[in-house]
Amino acid sequence: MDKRIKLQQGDITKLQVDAIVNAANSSLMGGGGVDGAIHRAGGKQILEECIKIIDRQGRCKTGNAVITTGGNLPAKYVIHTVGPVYNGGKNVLKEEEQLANCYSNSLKLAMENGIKTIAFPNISTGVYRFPKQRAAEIAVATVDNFLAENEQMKDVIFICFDDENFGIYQKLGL
Ligand code: AR6
Repeated sequence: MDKRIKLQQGDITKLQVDAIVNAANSSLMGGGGVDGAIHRAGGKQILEECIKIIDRQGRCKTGNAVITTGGNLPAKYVIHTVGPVYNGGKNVLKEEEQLANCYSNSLKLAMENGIKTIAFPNISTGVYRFPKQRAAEIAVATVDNFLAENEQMKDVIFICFDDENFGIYQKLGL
């Protein structure tokens, strides 16, 4: 496991990092969970930039990522990514790939913007119902693979809000 990967428990809106990642939906207009918390703490500048992005490029597809200011947050930027809604069954491989894309596309966008420290929430494991164990395995493997090829990134933090996710990440060796 890459030593630049760190684990924390708590509220992502409090973190002083270059960028925090938001588990958004394709409208980018905010919502509940971590999305609601980020927009509440970051203020209206974030939503204003999201509206401009939607006007320019349309809805954000599942697995893709876009970047805005961090507004009033301690983080300089917010990277908004859209996780898959988990249905399992015959779609499961596609959903797993889309979840991996959330992490890799967020990291690519971070690199393009000179971001060196970034924090991820547990994308799709709330309202979108992705099984937490599998989601954690995908998240850690995707970030670890990315870091192996990218020396510029300094720290990637997984910040778990709930005890169950925190325990799962600890068991994965973080
Ligand atoms: N800091 C860090 N993690 C948090 C926080 C926080 N302040 N609050 C919740 N979490 P969810 P999803 C964790 O439902 O499943 C929204 O309405 C939470 O414990 O926020 O990707 C969007 O607008 C969970 O592990 O996101 C979309 O419509 C994780 O964040 C939809 O929900 C993700 O839970 C996206 O669903």
